[in-house]
Amino acid sequence: MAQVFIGLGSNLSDPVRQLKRAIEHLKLLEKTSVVTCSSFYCSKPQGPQDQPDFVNAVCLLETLLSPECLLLALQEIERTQGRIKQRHWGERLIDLDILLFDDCVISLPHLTIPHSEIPHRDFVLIPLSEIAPDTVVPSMGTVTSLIAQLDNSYLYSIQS
Ligand code: ROI
Repeated sequence: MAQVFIGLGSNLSDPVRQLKRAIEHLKLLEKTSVVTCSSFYCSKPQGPQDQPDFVNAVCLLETLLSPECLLLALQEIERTQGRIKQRHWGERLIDLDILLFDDCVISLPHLTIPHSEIPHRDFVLIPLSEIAPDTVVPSMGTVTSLIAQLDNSYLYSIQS
């Protein structure tokens, strides 16, 4: 079983509801179980500021799926929920990112693991540290050291 961390984000159509729906969809994935999920966090947008604030969370999955199959399954969940992606770094109904897949390092045109934005996103690192404080991000360092080096802060409150 691979241990996989997924980042969840939404800033449209009742973001808390969108995250809860996405977690229900994750629970239905074949050969996969949802081990735990962080609290929901509110954050200011990274990117254009003329969009609603986000709700973010991180879930830990265990899966027998390959990274590629899991990516396709996550894209299918995004489609099912009605992904709206109009502009680069713009608003979205639901975004599901593979953050870490065991200690794999993958660099493909459509799939980069670890997710390259991890060191710049407190809305990923703080929920990740809530559920797995001892995590090491391959080639980037420990979650604790990455939090200490954050260059920006987007988070402003915990939602649930
Ligand atoms: N900003 C925040 N705060 N949370 C996100 O999940 C998020 N996702 C994105 C962009 C648009 C880059 N900004 C974000 O994809």
